[in-house]
Amino acid sequence: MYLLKHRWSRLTRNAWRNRQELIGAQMHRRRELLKLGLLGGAGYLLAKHGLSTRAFAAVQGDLKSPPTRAFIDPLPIMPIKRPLANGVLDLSPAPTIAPNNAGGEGRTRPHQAFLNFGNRFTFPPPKVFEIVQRAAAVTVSPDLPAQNLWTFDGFSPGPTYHARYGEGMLVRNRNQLPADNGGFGIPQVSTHLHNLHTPSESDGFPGDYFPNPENPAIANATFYDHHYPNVLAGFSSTHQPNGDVNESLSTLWYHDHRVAFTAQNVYKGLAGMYFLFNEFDTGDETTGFHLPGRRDPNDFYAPVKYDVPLFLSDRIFDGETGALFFDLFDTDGILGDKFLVNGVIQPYMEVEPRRYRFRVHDGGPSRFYQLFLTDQGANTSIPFWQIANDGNLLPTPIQVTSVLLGVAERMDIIIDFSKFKPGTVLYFENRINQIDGRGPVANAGAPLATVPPGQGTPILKFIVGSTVTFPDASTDPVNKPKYYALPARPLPRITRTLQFERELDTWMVNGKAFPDAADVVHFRVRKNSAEQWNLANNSGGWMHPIHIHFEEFRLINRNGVAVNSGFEFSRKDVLRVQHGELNSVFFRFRDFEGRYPLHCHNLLHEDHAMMMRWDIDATGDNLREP
Ligand SMILES: [Cu+2]
Repeated sequence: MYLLKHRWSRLTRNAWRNRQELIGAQMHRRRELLKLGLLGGAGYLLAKHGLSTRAFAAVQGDLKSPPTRAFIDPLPIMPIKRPLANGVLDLSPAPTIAPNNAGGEGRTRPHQAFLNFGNRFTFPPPKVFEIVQRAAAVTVSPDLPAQNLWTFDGFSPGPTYHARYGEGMLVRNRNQLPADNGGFGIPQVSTHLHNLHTPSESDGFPGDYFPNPENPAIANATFYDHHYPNVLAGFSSTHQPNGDVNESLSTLWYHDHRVAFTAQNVYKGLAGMYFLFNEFDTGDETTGFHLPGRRDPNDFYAPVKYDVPLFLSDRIFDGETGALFFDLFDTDGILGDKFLVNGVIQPYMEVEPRRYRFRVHDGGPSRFYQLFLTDQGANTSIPFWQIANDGNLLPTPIQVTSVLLGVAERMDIIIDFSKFKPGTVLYFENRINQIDGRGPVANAGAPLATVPPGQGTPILKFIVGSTVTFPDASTDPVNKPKYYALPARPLPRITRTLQFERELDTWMVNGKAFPDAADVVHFRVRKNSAEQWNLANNSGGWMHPIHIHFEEFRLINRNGVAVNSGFEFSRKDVLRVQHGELNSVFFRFRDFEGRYPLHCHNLLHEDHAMMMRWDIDATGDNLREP
């Protein structure tokens, strides 16, 4: 039984229906709108047929989801993806190093790892997976109808991968998405694994989608084999033969990256998580770094107890039908009024009185979070420990009272619930002050503003229990255990400047918009070299979480201030380029060659078209302002 519906005004309803008709006819791309004369020179939809962005904005107060009750559903945990029992014998057709276009594969380049490094990688890799992208009915709240989402194996977020360094994986992605998109989404996919040290042809480059009607060889492709070598950066260059352990990654995620349609496809459900383990970050608190977590000793693919993913996303639902709502004409950034954790609106979690590791992830599409742990009474900012920034463990844990995330950022934290009486109720409260897709509100003199304690949104409720199943064998972060050291920083070969800008309602980098064909190489990086990139926000009043694929960077300075301590003294793969900032980052580009993108991870900005392609090759170029 649903709660009372929210009534839309006639104006909102007409604007929405008109937009849906254009979307259904695949008429929402800029060039189609220009052709139809529906887009003005300034890039705004013209005020006719109730389509105007301004007319729509005027009634956006109407755009509210139906009411839903909070903390009714327990926090779901995504299933762990299991490898095929008989490896490649269970795959038909058998995987090949060269793309098997005749057999229906959408890949266009061979797996370079098996060709370029002698016997370093054996084909097929030791672990083989098969996953299916398809539509499925998914429940997000007892107060809303089941949603028709696009999923991996029927789940959104999709199953979590458990991977190990030194154990390569082959993942066959099958695309069984329906031609009828139900209003938004395009059934062409390129699954990006953010931010593994992955050869380009397996990275999920935005132009590598399938099927691709423009390319006869893959116009009807139904699958794509991704090779994830799970190898440390430097394995063939600076740290032969196994790479630099200080480059180890832990919490990654995967999502669709189809050029110009990433926001629609991810919003519709195509994303999940990928955890990478090694002899230090083992997933078991009795070994290695003793991070909270208990593994089933007989099953690597069972969920790890006390090591919990928190996949955050916000969505808006049609006020009348309760169906997932996506405004395709909003290129600023879409903010939902419903907050989901692991795919469910405002769930609760019963926790044992001991330490837990949480892997907090901002799954977008556009929202920033600043999360506080609070009892919403006496203690509104209870301290906890941050142990990682994006996929990278910090040199040592840092005590914090909040974590701040832009889209695609991950923050691993440790909370010790033994400090609370049984029955204590705690919340994760998002207190960042963000009222539109541009980014959080800024205070004078400070980059970000928060709302007062208790006035944010509680997105997850913890209820502390009284019994412990496994006594806590994890290391108390107060003892400041050492994780990895930060890798060396050799002199950069070149310094490049990238300006993130807004012109004519379009998002650009250095005045350039990413082409739909993804075929322009904006600059070329020399393999096994180092570079410094200066990332400037020239878009006045906007914030951009900038993501660069392939290797992590180090933030050298944020807006002129050297970064020598704190949670940003770390390796990272997403950088919040905040209001008016100029930030410098240091990179290395090792081992593999090919095409990669850099882009804003506000999914609306990357689709419209704040992205550049850079290729790694033997020589590189010297473009300082590409
Ligand atoms: Cu942006």
